[in-house]
Amino acid sequence: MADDRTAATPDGGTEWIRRADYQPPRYRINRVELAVDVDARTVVTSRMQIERNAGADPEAPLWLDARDLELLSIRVDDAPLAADRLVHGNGGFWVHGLPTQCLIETQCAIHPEQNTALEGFYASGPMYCTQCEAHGFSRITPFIDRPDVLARFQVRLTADATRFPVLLANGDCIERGTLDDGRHFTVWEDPFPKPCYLFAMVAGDLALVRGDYRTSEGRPIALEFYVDHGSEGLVDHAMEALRQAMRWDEECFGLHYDLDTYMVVAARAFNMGAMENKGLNIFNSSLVLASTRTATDTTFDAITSVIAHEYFHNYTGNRVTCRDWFQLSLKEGLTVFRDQRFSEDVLGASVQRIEQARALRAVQFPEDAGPTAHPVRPDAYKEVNNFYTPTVYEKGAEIVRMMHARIGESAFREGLRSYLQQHDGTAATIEDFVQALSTAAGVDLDGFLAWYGQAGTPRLAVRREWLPEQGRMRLHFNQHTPATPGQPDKQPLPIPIRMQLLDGEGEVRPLPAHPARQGDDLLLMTEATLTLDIDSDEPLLPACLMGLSAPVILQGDYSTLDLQRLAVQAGDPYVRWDALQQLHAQAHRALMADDDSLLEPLLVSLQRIAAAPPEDEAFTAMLLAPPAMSWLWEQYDTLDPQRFMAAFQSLKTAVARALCGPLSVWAQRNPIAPGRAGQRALTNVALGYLLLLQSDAVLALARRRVCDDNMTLAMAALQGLNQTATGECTLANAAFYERWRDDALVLDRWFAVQAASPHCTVEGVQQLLEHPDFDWQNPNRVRAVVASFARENLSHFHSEAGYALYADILQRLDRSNPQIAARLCRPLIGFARLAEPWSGQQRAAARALRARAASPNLQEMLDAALHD
Ligand code: B3K
Ligand code: ZN
Repeated sequence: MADDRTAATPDGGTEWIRRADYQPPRYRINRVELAVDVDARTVVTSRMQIERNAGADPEAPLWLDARDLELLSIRVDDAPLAADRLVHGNGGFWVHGLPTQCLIETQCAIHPEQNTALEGFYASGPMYCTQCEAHGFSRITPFIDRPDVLARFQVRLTADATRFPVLLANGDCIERGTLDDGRHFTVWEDPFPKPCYLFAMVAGDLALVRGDYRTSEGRPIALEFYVDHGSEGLVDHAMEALRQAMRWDEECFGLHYDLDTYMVVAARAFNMGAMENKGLNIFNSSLVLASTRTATDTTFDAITSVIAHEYFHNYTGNRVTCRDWFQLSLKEGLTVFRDQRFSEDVLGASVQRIEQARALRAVQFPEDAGPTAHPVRPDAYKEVNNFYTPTVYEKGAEIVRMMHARIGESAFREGLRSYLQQHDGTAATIEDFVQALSTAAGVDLDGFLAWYGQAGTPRLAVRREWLPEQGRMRLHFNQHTPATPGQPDKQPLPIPIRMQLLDGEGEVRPLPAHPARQGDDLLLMTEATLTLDIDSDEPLLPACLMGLSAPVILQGDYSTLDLQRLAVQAGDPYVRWDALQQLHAQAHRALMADDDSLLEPLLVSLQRIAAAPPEDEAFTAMLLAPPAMSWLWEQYDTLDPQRFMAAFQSLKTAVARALCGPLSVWAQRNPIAPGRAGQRALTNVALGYLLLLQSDAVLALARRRVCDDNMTLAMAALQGLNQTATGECTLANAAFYERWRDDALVLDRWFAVQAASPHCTVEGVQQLLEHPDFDWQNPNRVRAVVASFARENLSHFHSEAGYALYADILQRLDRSNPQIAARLCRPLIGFARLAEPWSGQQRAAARALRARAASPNLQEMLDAALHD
């Protein structure tokens, strides 16, 4: 196929789009003027200044993407287009016989209220808004819907003034006025050329909360948050996070905001977290609205990080965008890295880094080990929306972090700035970015490109050899990446290993001189093996991968005693935390075989940590908290889910018993003052454990706490009670519902904790789906029930009835919102790792669903697992 669709635009998801097929666009759109008449039937008129690119075949037709549009008219240079010059194709049409430059005017009609896919222009509650990434714009008007076509946009919105008093689009508002039929209009000009995926418009009756910001250059910026009436009091935190992010980008990278106004709109119905549209971010309301009464500390931190993420995209993503969607990690991995560094700076480096590591290991490592494993820069896809994954985002961020570690802070800053300068206003590739960093640092980083191309999580084995007669210890590192679908053979990757050597007293001994050594505590492994000779009078204990210096699985030759030492003595918080995770995993593995002998070393370590006065309670809470279930799950090749859950339960109960004393003290505190998040985290971990023991006093404490005015405390109590099958739990659920039934975001959490409960049966989940407040059209509500059930309530999900219900749910979602269906599909395609009869049952459910799956999104996910 040789037209502008190649490697760039959708064709209805029936064919593979391949990175190797990329061709530059034949035509560009220099400027577009949109006139949008907003209504239940919205009419969009578009005037595009089209120009054929130099070198393109003059005979080649122009391809315009257009999906689900009612095309009313098309004119070229103000004349109707002859019928034989318009040829319809899958997902768009060709226009033949164009001069080098022309003006194309199209008019089409769309129906936002019927748009349940939430892609394009759609209704979110009473307002209308857009989501264009990746290919939503071609559901609004015909366009060259690919990220390497950048145009200047002017948008005129017209609507009923009563129903839609607020009319927003990207850029600056240059005109507004009323019309005599009760309608009004606004006109927006965005001075920056942009790809159409960054287009946004909003029409609604929204409250405006204003803030301000002054750049370090002294330029005033208006900050505008548009929210539902009644939610005006819930934006303070997001507003402050935005200011912090703006300041941080100035201080760290010298990047200043470039428009006069920064707008954020909170939408009730949104497929993901937020969207970085130029000057007009649209956010899932769950990541904007918060007060200590209604949101948990975790939500506050998530708001900080997502507000920053979308803001940082203004440079990494918007000013410099991606050449094609294969380069998605160019903007996403880099921007996640930037938001991570920001969160480390404003929220605390060690705890944030452990959080990041925990999430990577709990979500991305499983993806890399499963049927949908793919490189950070994929080679082919059918539906690009399936590639907004933890691999592209989080593993992509880890690659940037490794390059940052290799070249250091100041060269990284210089490299990023020069990348932005060189490519400003254009669409770039991952090579462009790596090249700019390499040049700035004077270091060849090309070896890291292999990380973008190779799927799977490398295993890094570390073996110690003690040679007493030579007075030396030898450390053998060996890397190996298991095969992933379509990639049987793997090559060695550059792995930065940040490490320390501990002697018997816990003192740090220096690393020996070695060509792989890059700094005091940094080695760069570039081959399959690396051997380090260390002169020493005693065997040393290596603390490896400090701060998770590479996204790999460490396979150390550690004894239980070594792990216990690392958990207490290591200077690096991540290494301490990881050692405890390993002790948990060992104990769990033994419990799976009805052996409780490995509980003791874990419990002793936890008791030592609990006995020490906590310096940083948030960190202590992390050390004591149970491991993420999905990470623990990854420790096994084949699993009996019922045994897995029983062993997990025994593990947690054993910890609760062993630490009962300090846990009781922490659980009973009431740390409500702002800024006490660390204390709340520890209090909540403690309460969670103690509730497993089900004493009357603790049940009563939790029951009272469910009504606390601090949501972090209330939610933990509710969640903990839902792990018990008690009358207190029933009462608490009822009371909580009565209190919060009118607050959609809090009610989402109410649904989620119940679906996640090990006591919520498949019928119980069914009842939640039939609850009058359940809403199939609202992604937050759907995720609350459906994702919580499959990811946390494993004993009920893993049953024939559980799989059948899940498949039915996905089928239903697939018909209305394919992106959500595909994202939720993952738990149903993990059957290769399950023991029988679960494996066969889940495979059968997935196969039956495949036969009924309507969208390419869901089909592609299922096919990845069912290919055999
Ligand atoms: N760029 C968007 C994600 C778009 C997802 C499209 N299915 C949000 C973000 O990463 O900032
Ligand atoms: Zn992003």
